[in-house]
Amino acid sequence: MPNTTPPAGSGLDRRQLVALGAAAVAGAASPAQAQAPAAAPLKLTTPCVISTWDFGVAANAAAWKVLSGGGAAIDAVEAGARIPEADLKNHSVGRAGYPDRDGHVSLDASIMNHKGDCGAVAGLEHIAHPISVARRVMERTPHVLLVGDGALQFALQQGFPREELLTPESRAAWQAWLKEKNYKPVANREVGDYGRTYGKDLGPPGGKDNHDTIGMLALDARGDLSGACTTSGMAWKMRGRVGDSPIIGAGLYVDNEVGAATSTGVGEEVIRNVGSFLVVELMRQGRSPRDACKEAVQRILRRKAVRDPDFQVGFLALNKAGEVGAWAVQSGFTYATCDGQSQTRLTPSESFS
Ligand code: SD4
Repeated sequence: MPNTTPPAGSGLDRRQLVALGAAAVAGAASPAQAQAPAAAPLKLTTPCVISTWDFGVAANAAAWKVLSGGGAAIDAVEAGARIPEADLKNHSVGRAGYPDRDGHVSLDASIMNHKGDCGAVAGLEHIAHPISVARRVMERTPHVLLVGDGALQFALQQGFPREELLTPESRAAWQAWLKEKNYKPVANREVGDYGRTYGKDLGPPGGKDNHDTIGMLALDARGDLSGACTTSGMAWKMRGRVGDSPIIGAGLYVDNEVGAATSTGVGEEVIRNVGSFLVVELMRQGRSPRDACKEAVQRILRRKAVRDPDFQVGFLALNKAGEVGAWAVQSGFTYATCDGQSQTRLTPSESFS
């Protein structure tokens, strides 16, 4: 049975939501509905690195230091992902991430290399760099995914410092949220576009109403691919909730024969559709990164006839030839690309609305 309960705070009744969902699915089925014009495919030179959202520019710069020196893609994506994890202005990744509804900052991350090795942590608390713990899971355990207290225990054993990740600013935002306790994951949109659309300035990415995750994909000088994804998940989530980011095949997937993909947005929908794996498999069948991402978004929309108008999912993909593509449910998703030609390019993703 599809869930036809209007999301709390959406301000829409069930009939309005059904109509919205039906319209969007119709739109999804018709490529002519896509708002953004079909962009010329972006092809990067090797080595290169790409990542989700505007703050991907700074993350790419750290990854580029590794790649431009001849370093490995796996080292590049770890170095890159650590930048937003440490950024106190970013409230959706790492330190200063917004907490769950009970006030706990719990982090999800995954990493995957060109050999298909992977590691992940979910619901990890008190450790500022979950991406590095995920890498240790990959390299130093027989497992792929460690969660909660076990992940914390492993991280501490590995020498990661225990920290308080809830900053006074994040605590204040949580306390403000507690007044209404309205859980409504908002669309991920970058500042300019969302500000223009809704007539308000939402502040920097990761600001109060703008929740972002970093997914990063790199191709190194040897032609090897790796990827990383790290997040504090949805702000005010239920305690114990895990999103797509630490689920291999959902938030991240790398196949060194074909390409790599990552996602951002409402993780539940990405998990249901094994989104990043789907994007890579579509590329294997000959689709461009752009078309593969578009089909993966369509797959989600076809299954989800009823949804909040703010619902967002975006995919980003890179193939072995250095071609980049992205697609999102709605406008506002941007991605940052970096290669020998340009280290700071930001591109708005195409979308269905
Ligand atoms: C999650 N996909 O935990 C993440 C959230 C996200 O931009 O991407 N925000 O569901």
